Amino acid sequence: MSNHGYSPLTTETIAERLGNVDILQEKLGSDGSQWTSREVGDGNLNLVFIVDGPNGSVIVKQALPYVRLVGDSWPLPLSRSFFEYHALTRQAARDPGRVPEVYHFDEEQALIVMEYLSPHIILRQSLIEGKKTEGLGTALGNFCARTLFRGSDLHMETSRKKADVALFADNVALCDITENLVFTDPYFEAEMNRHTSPWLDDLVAELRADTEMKLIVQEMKTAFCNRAETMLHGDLHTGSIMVTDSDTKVIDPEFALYGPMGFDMGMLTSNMLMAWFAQPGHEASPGSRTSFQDWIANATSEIWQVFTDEFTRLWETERTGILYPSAVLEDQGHTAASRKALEQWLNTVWQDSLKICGIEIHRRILGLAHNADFETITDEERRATLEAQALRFGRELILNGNDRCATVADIFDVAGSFVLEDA
Ligand code: SR1
Ligand code: MG
Repeated sequence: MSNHGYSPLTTETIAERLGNVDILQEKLGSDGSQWTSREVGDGNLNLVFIVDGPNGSVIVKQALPYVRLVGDSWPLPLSRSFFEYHALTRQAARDPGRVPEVYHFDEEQALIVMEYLSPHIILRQSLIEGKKTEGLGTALGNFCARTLFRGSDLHMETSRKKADVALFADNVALCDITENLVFTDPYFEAEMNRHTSPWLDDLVAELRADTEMKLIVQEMKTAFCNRAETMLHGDLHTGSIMVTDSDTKVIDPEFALYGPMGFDMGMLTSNMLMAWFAQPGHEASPGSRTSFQDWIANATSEIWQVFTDEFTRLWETERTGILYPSAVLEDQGHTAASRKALEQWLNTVWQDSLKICGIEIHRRILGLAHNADFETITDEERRATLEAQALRFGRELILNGNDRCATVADIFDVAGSFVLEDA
């Protein structure tokens, strides 16, 4: 699609340009001159405005024709807004209430008007501040199980699933970002890479020379590109989740694609682990974040427990797609075989996730897009020490996670061993 007719919004033009949209008049008040707006986008790609009016507030998210983080030297199609809109509507149907409500979508202007989440803040920020969210694990475990199961051939009617595979296959530019920034660039001296300290140079060189590890990373990239298992969120890190002390919402699915379930689960797990590794960099006094680290570990365990339980429930009650039909299993009394198939399926998700988890850690420390968890630690030596622990742990997960980690508790035990090594 050409960008003809597209024009980026500004705080000055929002009321004039959106003032006649019925749903906005309803949400904000009919007199656009009473609306005020501020641009709050702190992500890597888009404009995000909060628009306030006498009746309430909304979010207006508009794609820019380039990568905001880098500038107009890196063009990026506006169509990501189309994919985000279609992903949001599917996620809302598959796990009602967990994503912001969409009020209006304008494809030409690449903008989505949606529910303003308040007083929510980004989960990554909340974890940096040491704040807990009640029900985080339950919400995210259910979200992942429901969206991943209900978007797959385990559940969907085959023509609808194939149509969706075709629809999201066009999200080429954002897949390309992941293929390069996650699976490739961190493992060689790519132009856009950076790491935050020369203290890491030797370790970075060691990782880039580890061919055994790099081949496993490429196996996972192959899975990402070729295994169109389900509609993934595609960018499920702690910056794509908003929380209060008791509510959790998932935002920003513009990277949505059909891919392997372990990609979303691995990215989510990885970002919880990075929050865990970074905690000592945010503590007010030595050890003051230890109990919060335990909370992060428990919340991560809960994500997986709830994911497994809900996925199992859906396997037993909503397996209406073309895969593992009950006609060849339960209907013939083969309940144990069906159970075995479920266990094998979940085991594949787990094993993929462990490797994706390590890969995501590497790209957040070695690649273009870093995480505030580490970036906000101002003491360079402290930050580099914590990043090095996470990098080594990431390699261990990629190489040996499948042998060493049967549970989330095992993952955090292995993580702890890399901290102890430094003590
Ligand atoms: C150029 S975009 C960099 C990163 O930001 C997004 O949130 C994705 O994680 C992407 O890899
Ligand atoms: Mg995003």
